[in-house]
Amino acid sequence: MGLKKDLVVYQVYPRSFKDSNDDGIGDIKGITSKLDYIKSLGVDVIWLSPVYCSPNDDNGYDISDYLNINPEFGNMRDMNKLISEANLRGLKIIMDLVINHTSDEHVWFKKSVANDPKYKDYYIWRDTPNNWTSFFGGKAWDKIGDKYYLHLFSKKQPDLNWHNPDVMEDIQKVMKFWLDKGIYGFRCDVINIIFKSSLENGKKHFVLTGKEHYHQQEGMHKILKQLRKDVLNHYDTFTVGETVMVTPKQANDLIYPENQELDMVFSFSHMEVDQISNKWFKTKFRPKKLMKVLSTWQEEVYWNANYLENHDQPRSISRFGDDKIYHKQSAKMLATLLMTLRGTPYIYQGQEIGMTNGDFKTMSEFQDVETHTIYKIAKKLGIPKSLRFKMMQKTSRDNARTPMQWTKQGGFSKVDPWLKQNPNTKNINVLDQEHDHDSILNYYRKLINIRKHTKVLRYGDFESILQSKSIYIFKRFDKKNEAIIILNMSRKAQKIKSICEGKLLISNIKKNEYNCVLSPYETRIYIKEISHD
Ligand code: TEU
Ligand code: CA
Repeated sequence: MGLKKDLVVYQVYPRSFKDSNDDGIGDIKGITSKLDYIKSLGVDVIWLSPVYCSPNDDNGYDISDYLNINPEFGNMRDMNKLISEANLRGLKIIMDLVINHTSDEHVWFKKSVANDPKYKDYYIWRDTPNNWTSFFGGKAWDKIGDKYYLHLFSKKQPDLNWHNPDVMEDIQKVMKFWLDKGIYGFRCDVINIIFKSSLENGKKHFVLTGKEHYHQQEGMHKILKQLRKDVLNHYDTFTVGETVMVTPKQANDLIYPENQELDMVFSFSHMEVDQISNKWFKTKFRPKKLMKVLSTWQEEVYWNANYLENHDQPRSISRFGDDKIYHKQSAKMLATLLMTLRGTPYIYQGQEIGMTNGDFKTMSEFQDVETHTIYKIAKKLGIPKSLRFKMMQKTSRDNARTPMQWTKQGGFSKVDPWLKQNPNTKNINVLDQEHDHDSILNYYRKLINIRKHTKVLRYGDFESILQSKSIYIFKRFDKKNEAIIILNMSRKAQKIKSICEGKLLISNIKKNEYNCVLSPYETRIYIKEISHD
């Protein structure tokens, strides 16, 4: 992959990043106004969550026009400017490519409903539904007239029919349109479920009945190869697939360079370590489980897309760290983990200042379609109200979508934002952290810089050294150097054996660098030359 392995990616969720015209909704001009900030982190690529026209049933993941900008976010001129201003600063932009489904307000779907000869088979229509269930809960089929259409997400997100070559042709046009504008590639939304091999009933599954008919099918590999050959290979591009329920073997099938499909994929195994059977039922976080999953993926997968957060996940510090007493230490510990694993690191907006889960007090404060759908299902299942609400507080995707915390007052917008601002912006915000050289923000900058200048951290092999109840130690090594990464993932001080040799590159605690007692959430990176040739 050459140079691609050097890149660090920063994800922007446009609706919540920066509002330039004070209507309470983040927008493209807002992002452009913060490009210097993004650049100052030391990142190379911006992954922009969807900015296309959308009725926003699923905040832009329901696209009604791939070739135009959602007016809430601005217009095509604003987008062109964002791309050129980013490129001027040496920042590349990748966009979300959502091709499993469109919005039901897309003209393709409207024509499909009207039985237009070209479009009637753009979607998946049946006279009788099968037993498949949706990712957002409930049935995966809805009725228009006397026909049913498939939607693996909300009912306003009908699935495209990838058996139809016209769909392929139209999506290729979309990709070329954006690549010609100077974007660097795509984050391919739920890409490993786009091809439905059959519409037979599925085996009963607690949440996803039917998945054996659409998950990771041979047809999906064929589609990816074709997109690569017909479109992507004609540009210098970067692709990362969002691949749900993927195993290391399946990930490798998608990313081995000789397979000519994707550059890397996001997996989910490490996001499942604090849950029972599905994400709505959280259990106590046990660091050792996370260490185990991460080590497996490090050892078995050709190249990882590493992340601890995105717009679908609760904040990592509230989940794997301590968002109260050890806020700063644990945020830095998680930063160290993310930046030293083998693979491409993805930082989600606000993670670099240690933003925490939202402060939601009533159901009406949540905006996410998934949260409200699941809440209703939980009610039908007889789960008591207070418990149901607690489940949503812990797991709602809105936790990651609260407005970016720029200043003590918020600094996102002058009016009330579309989603409740976390009042802890008073203590956790960019401005304060800019002025504090010991802040989480400046620690991220240092780490990114260290990674840039330390080849072994970018390319070196991975070896797990210790996975105890709360201590994770691993090594990155090549022929010349060895980096040792030590992480205390608990709020208790821990003693380690004396393996602290080499030069201390960075730590989140100031003290004797050869001390064998680790403070709560302490982390260190040592580096050592192992050969002089
Ligand atoms: O997410 C797909 C996905 O399976 C999950 O992450 C999902 O959002 C949910 O948390 C399942 O419980 C992608 C996008 O990232 C997400 O924002 C979209 O809602 C979804 O696809 C549909 O486009
Ligand atoms: Ca706005």
